[in-house]
Amino acid sequence: MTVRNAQIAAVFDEIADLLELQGANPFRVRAYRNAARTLEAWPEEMAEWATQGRDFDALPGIGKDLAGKIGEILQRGTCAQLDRLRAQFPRGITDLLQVPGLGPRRVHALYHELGIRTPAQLLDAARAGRIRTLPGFGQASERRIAEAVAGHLERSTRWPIAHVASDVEALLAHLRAAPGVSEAMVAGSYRRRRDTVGDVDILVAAPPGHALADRLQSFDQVARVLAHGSTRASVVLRNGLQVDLRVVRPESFGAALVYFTGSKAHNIVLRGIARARRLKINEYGVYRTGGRGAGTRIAGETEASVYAAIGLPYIPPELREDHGEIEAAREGRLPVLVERADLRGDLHAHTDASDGHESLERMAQAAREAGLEYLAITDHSAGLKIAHGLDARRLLAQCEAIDRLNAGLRGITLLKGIEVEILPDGRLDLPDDVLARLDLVVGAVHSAFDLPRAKQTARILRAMDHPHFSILAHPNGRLFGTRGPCDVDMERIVRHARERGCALELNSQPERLDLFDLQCRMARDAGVPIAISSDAHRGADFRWLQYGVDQARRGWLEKGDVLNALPLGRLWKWLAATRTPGC
Ligand code: DGT
Ligand code: CA
Ligand code: CA
Repeated sequence: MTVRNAQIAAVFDEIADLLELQGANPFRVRAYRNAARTLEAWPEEMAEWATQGRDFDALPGIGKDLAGKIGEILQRGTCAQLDRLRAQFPRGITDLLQVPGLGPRRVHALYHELGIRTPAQLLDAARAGRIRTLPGFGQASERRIAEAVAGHLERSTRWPIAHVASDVEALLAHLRAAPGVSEAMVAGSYRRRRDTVGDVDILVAAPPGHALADRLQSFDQVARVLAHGSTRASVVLRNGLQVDLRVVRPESFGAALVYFTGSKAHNIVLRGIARARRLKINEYGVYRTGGRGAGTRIAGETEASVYAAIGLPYIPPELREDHGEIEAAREGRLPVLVERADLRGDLHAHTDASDGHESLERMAQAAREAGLEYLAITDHSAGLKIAHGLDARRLLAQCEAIDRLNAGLRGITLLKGIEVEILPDGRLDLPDDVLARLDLVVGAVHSAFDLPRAKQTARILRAMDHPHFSILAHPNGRLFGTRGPCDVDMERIVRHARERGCALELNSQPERLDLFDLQCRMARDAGVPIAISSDAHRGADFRWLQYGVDQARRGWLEKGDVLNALPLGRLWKWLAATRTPGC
């Protein structure tokens, strides 16, 4: 096991947390915190120093005592002092310290005054109104705590898919490189491209008796092996993500992939169809159950062979939810799902004029490098003060800058837009004559998230009535781990978008992925176009478009349902048509 500096720092931070909970001398606490920061920033690994026989007390601010602890942590991954401190507190108390906004002082009070030991108990106490009774807490802080702890609990049970992607890809590569492994693929909700995943399921094709467990142990992100046998293993990565692995023989790989991709509901329907044909489907293959050939295996090496054996075409993983895909497959009506390569442009992006991090030029260049032919610049409007939003004067100056830039740009066209605040009463945050000069207007709610359903819905409908309104940004307003969706009547909003000729956005940011999958389908059925937008705040963010496309596919969207799959000429026509008088 190689222990990295970041892990040593995490041990020191936890010691500091627990010392603070104990009420220890602040200087002692600070010594651990400073050591943690030094280690995090240090360019060389202490594990490397250890092999070179160098002394850790050569690090700034590290004395003999801490140097000894670094040596101990390198050996065991932890140290005796942390073990002792942990023994003095209930398990879970360090989880409480992970809740945003809760420091050791408050956790100390919650524990000693109310006996709260876990985030779940904290949520109960907040909801029961017991926290406001504590000195120094009050009603507003009780509400903030309830929100923060709910977000924390959600985060610790499900993960935005983009947050686990690099670990999953690295683990797959590590497994594929193992001798004897002919294939390794991810299954489960990750393969169905859900917006969040509970755990990650990986399938490996290898001969029986393969030394899977050893291979896993040697992946540097594996923190713990929960269980392993000859055909399965479960591990927890350093970030807490659980990965379930199964080894199957190559001839069963397709059947196993169908089985472990799920969803469970989809699989149940498949098994029913098989039964009616006197067949049996399991993770090893498709078998005859009756007649002379009973027990014969007729399919299983590929997924397509499994579907074909029960008379169905291949069904893309994103559709496997038992949401009508099996009937559609039977009747030859499966959609031809949109792909990333179908996107011709992006209709929502920021620059350093508001809360983005890069210039107009840099964003244009990055969009072109991402294969896009057009990019709408939609910085925030002035009402969003924390984002340094643009007032009319700055917006018009930006429009002029875009015109100048467009004159010299090759291979990409910038569109002039705004992400305008939809005010609580449904008015827009910029005057009509200014909005009229833009190519498109993206409207967004960033305030008064908790209006009751009727008011929130009316607010959005009124904004859409505006003659210049083009696209409703992140229609539900959820931010994973921070804020749930607003209470709105999405059916009504979809109908209104249809009537007013507006589009809805599918925001591709990993914590948003908003419009939701079933809502995409509702919009498609109503004939409302969807803009799959990056909401990029830097050039690197255009990679998020893939996640938006994935969710669009879960919503059954085809290329023709996606506004930014239009070539620029046809997009101009659409934009002009939405602004006809009275619309
Ligand atoms: P998650 O992890 O909560 O995001 O969702 P999934 O779909 O990845 O669920 P998971 O990890 O519990 O199981 C992975 C797949 O394995 C699931 O989609 C279908 C299959 N599976 C799991 N349990 C059962 C079961 O009891 N029956 C059947 N037919 N399939 C199952
Ligand atoms: Ca899973
Ligand atoms: Ca699983």
